[in-house]
Amino acid sequence: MPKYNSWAEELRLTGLNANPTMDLDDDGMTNLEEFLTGHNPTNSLSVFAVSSFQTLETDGENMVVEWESKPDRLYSITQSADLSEEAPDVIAENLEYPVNSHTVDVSQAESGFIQVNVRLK
Ligand SMILES: [Ca+2]
Repeated sequence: MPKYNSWAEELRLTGLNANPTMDLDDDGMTNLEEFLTGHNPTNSLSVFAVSSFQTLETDGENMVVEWESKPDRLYSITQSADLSEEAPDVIAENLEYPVNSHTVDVSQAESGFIQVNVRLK
């Protein structure tokens, strides 16, 4: 992982603290997850998360999901009835910074899950 290694070097992570499985700031994200999502492994307030999920008041059939978008990442939105579905429906993909929200049609769903996924560009 040459990109990970140079990222860890830039942050002066050494020894065990540079291990991709280490959660240095104890925020629930491993160093590798912090790297992939563009967050800071030494700041527990820097985490990848959905920042807002609200129903549009105008119709009640659409919800807006928001997250903190980072450069050089691609985001996708998936929808599924439960989290064990192996192939959730992809409802948006290749969303790039500065896009940080997506409107999801929930009119056909009684219940379910929306996920925001991230990968390096
Ligand atoms: Ca962090």
